[in-house]
Amino acid sequence: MKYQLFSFSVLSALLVQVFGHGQVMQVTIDGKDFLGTVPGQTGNPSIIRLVNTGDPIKTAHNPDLNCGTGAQPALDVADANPGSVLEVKWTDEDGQGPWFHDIGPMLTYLASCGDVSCDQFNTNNASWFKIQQDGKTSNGDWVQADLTTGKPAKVTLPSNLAAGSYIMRHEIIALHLGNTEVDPVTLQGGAEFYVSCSQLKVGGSQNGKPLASELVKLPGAYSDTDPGIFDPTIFDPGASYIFPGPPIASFVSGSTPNTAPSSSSKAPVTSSSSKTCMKSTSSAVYPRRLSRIMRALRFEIYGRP
Ligand SMILES: *[C@@H]1O[C@H](CO)[C@@H](O)[C@H](O)[C@H]1NC(C)=O
Ligand SMILES: [Cu+2]
Repeated sequence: MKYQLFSFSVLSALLVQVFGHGQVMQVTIDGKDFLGTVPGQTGNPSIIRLVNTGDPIKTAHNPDLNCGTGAQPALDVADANPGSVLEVKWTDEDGQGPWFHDIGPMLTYLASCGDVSCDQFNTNNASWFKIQQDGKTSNGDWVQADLTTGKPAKVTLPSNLAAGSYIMRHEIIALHLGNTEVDPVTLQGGAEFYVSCSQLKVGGSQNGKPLASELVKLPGAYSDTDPGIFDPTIFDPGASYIFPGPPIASFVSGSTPNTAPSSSSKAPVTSSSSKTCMKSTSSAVYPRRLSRIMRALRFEIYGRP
């Protein structure tokens, strides 16, 4: 028994290395690539604000919800235009493999940097407005699941977005434990937030702006009990999903309400078959996960397939 406990804790220590979570390693704007940096490494010139870990942000009031954990201003600002297509490439924590999670929404916010260039802008008290949110596709799959095949998330800037300097805040809310509420003390369970901010300068001569009532603070706009954050029906593919936060700003054409019905006819997914974050203590590593653990260990020993 002692040996078993010991081996579980060793396994879980290794798992922290094997199953990281991740961050944004590249933003492509109308076909032009801008690279990011792996957490903990020295930041290269980039438009992507460097975070210091790819671990999830827990609780809706965590200050790191602002721009990602320990995010630092980046040195560069990228030119973009109203209607620009941005591809946001999330990877695993080492920056090599694809994103790991596949349940939950992706949301995109902008904040004006005002009169300063966004490399000089402190986002802590920024006023954010929502421009996009992606839930499930018409066949019931989460759009987020596309990222696990190596695809980037796709964001389109509003075609009438006013010229100016903006931080783009791209957010994944991983809900593979979203049928539980986060424990405020142990931080076990509940939604996992992943946030990345990129610095933009939008040209053109449009004048689309959010209403004052559509601006929110982050953290501030979410609570741990919002229906889209603590969602007991998360594994029911027929259930609709209610996005957290404000509605998409009304100037954004084609803006949709926060409830995205799902017309899926798929069999329900169960929490045990969903991908589970392995950032866990030994007590949370269950024997039935051992086969996956052993596979993971082989990756660790022999490298990725
Ligand atoms: C934060 O922003 C709000 C407006 O969005 C402003 O009223 C408030 O004074 C700001 N707080 C700080 C500390 O700058
Ligand atoms: Cu994770």
